[in-house]
Amino acid sequence: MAYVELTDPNGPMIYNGIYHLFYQWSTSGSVWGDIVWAHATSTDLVNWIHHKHAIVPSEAFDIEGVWSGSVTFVQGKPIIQYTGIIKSNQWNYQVQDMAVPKDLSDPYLIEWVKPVEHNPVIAHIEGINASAFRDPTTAWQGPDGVWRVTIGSKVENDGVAFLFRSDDFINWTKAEQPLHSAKDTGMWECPDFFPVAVDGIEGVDTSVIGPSVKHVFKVSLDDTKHDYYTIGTYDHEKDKYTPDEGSVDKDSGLKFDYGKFYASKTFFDNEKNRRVLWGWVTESSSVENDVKKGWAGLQAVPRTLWLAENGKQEKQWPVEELKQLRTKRVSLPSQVLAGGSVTEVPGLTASQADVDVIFELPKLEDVGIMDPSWVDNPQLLCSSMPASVKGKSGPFGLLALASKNFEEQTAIFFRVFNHQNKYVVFMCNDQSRSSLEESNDKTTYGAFIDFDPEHDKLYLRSLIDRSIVESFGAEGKVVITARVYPKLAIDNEAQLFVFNNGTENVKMSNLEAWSMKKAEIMYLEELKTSD
Ligand code: DQQ
Repeated sequence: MAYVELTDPNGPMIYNGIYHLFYQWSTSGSVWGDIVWAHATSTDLVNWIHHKHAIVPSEAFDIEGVWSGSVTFVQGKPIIQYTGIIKSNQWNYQVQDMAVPKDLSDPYLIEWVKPVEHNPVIAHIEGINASAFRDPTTAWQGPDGVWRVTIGSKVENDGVAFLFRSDDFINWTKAEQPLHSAKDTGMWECPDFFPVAVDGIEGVDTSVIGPSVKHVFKVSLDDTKHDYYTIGTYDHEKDKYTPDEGSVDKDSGLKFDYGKFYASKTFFDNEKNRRVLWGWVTESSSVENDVKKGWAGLQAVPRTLWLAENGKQEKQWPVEELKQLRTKRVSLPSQVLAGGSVTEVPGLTASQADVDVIFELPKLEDVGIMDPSWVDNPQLLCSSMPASVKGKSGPFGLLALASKNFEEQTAIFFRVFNHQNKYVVFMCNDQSRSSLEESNDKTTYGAFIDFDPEHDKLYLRSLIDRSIVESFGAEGKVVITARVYPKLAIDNEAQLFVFNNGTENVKMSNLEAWSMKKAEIMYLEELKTSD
């Protein structure tokens, strides 16, 4: 099998009841390069049909590459805007192009055409760094009827989202002021900008403005390979986005996912009134091993995204359709997990499972004191105190993909500390013992959770699928995705446990888990032959 790599999600959308996901697909062998827009469709976001590539380099305006972009509905019809790489003296000269469906009556929208008379719709502009000008967002339309789109860039080392306006979606003019920028954040890749309802979990369309919404600005930081977002206000008259106080788009800011998750993009699903988030999950294995296995990179399970009740952060949850893959159900009764205990969740295909567990900590008696140096770097705490380090209140949580004698295990756990008489809860994902394979990156991930252990129950849902573990803490306030490659804990040899490695008891009020079956992935050609 030839080696292939999948990276950024591009232009996710729903059209006539069919979900479309395009994505960057590397066709150049064992290294990233020769990118095309691959294309798959689905009616439920779970089972997919692959189609032929939607966009490949072919014209002067994209001959060196068709990079990331988005879909916008203009008068009800989808238009793709993407970054084209053109030949020039500079190796990498970026412009923005458009593509439209050839036949809107084709339910799969297989053929896309690039109007040569219009492309590039945004050519190189003096004053913009030609090799740092890419990834147009879904455009939005102001009350004045004018379209706006924002494009990632950098000026010296400051991240910038340039703004362009258009009356007809073909002729675009650069606005004097960018939509948003931030000092010393490096290149802003794959920006995403969208409104979220102030109340409730329903999503809203990208052009909605007014007092019923706040705005979210997300940027993929090339320097750290993480997706950071802020919540803020969009002044549509000045076309300016201002993050709320304390909300930053860099290292100490909020991440959609504290593990492996990059170049993410949302879309508004108008059939289910929700905003759905897609993200690229990279490998933690060596390139050599990726080449051996023949593929690299995957898309995380699509997640519904909405504003948390505190108005300060987003919450995420796997799309409800995922439940259709659940098969055998197993549950454990409510029980106290004594300090030092490890309890098996038996009867599951633990290499592919969906696990839902609830902990209660109403009476915390002995809680460790937090070291103030952890404040700015929760990951530091998680790496210096992996699951094997005993604490007082925690670590407690799940041991996933565990081998018979625990030589391999991936721990998803919580620790509670006291910081100036307030409880601080950390969520960690420890893959330091996930595989006997030495060459993997086994960095432990972690984050604080804005959560009150005295009054709220602590929910954890983990989706385990062979080499990937996606965990949603505190009802989706913190999400961590890890790649792990067990050598022993595979197929029926994998086991699942709940554990408490603290000295204090922890109440587990519920645990339900399901073995998961495989999604159906087909190629259109196969469908045709089975007709
Ligand atoms: N990947 C694309 C770029 C984008 C980067 C190229 C992010 O458009 O900036 O494959 O991963």
